[in-house]
Amino acid sequence: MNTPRAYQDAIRDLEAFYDIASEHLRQEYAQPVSKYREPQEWLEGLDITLGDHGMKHDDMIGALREIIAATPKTSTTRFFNQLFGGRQSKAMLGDLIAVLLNSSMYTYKAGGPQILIEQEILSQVRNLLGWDENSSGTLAAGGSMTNLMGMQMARDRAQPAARTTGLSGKVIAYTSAECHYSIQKNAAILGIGREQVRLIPTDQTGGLRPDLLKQSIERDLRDGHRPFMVNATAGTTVLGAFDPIEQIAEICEKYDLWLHVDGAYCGSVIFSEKYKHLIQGVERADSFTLNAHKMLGTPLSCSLILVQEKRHMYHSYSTDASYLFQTHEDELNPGKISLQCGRRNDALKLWCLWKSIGTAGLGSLVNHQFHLADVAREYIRTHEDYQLYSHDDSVGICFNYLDIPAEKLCNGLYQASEMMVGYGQFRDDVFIRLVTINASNTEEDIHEFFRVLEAFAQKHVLHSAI
Ligand code: ABU
Repeated sequence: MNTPRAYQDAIRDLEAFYDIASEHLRQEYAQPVSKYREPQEWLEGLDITLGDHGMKHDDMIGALREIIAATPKTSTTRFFNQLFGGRQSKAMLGDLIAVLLNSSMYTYKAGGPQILIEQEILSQVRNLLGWDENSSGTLAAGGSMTNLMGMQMARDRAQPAARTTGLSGKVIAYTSAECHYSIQKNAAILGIGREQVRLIPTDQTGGLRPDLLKQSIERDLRDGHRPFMVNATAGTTVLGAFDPIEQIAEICEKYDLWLHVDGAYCGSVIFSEKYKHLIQGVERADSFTLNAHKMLGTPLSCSLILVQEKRHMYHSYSTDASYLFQTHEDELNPGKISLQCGRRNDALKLWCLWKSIGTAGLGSLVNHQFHLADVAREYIRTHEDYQLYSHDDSVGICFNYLDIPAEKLCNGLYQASEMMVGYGQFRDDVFIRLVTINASNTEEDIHEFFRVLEAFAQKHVLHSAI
């Protein structure tokens, strides 16, 4: 039987994928950091330019292989640069299948059981948060976007007419000075304005100070402004600090403010019996964001937003579209409560991982990251050439080595293709930020991190600087 051309092409390309993927995985072990080149060198050395005419399959695959080899490797034992890393292979499998199925998650008609999978994830997370069946949620393209949704629902609760006639007057949001930068960007997008975001100072550990939050709210009320929400961060981007949610919830209830918890980075502590106390009080929040592509190690991106009362999602997002919503009730058509129209299936990768290792397995991933952080902190504390800036219960280990400027060491390691690690700042201190979020790493990988860093510093920085 002659099979259609599209089928033959798909099989040939999937076979190429398997070859490319196998080679890539081998390369991750052989050379865990890709060669650093300036952009111009890659533009000249790789076949990136698009033209009028196509390429033969083998030539095209050859060009692709070279580009893949040149791309930074984010899943290896030498990548500590951002708030993700490693590879959970069952989650990868789920994401590859999501690409194969190419569902769009707006209707049951287009997504079928994939919609039920997404709902199962959301209802399990809801249970972990201690919320009831009145809650709802969805997935969106990343933490900035799910934070945006939390902020929009907060705005629309404070000003229900914002949805129809637009925002009237100024409304004020509160967050810590260490919050994710999406909070200010979102305030601009939502017409609230960046100047209406109050950045509340933190304590020494990087957590928001509730006493100063209260003072700021009262000052705004005295000045005739309208406070509407507080964002509490569960895992600040630099120090990995947790805001005191219980105390912030108290204040939100007193002043009738929406409480959004940005757990994009470390909200996954809800899966850990040992660490869930770090977000104690989350059951009192109005909305909650969690990125499974961070602590749970799914491929990018897998960002959840949950809201305690589903009516807020419908109020902010529900819009009729007779060309789209043609079968089933609203609950089965998540496009009704989404910021997006077409939406990729980010649920399947998390479902595959969760199904394969269970809730206890997700908790173990989280626990292991904190364990690796303890190993790193212990190393720093017991080696006098280091200065530690971060505190316990954080997977962001901030430190300096021998007074070498963090930027110099991090950029040097990157340009020498030795290791990927970044730097951050808290108040006046600038330091290296080692993120122990790759749950595939071992204690030995963390010790190797310090060995690589010290050897590089001794060879390339100290001797050239002296
Ligand atoms: N939300 C991503 C933050 C990026 C970083 O600090 O590495």
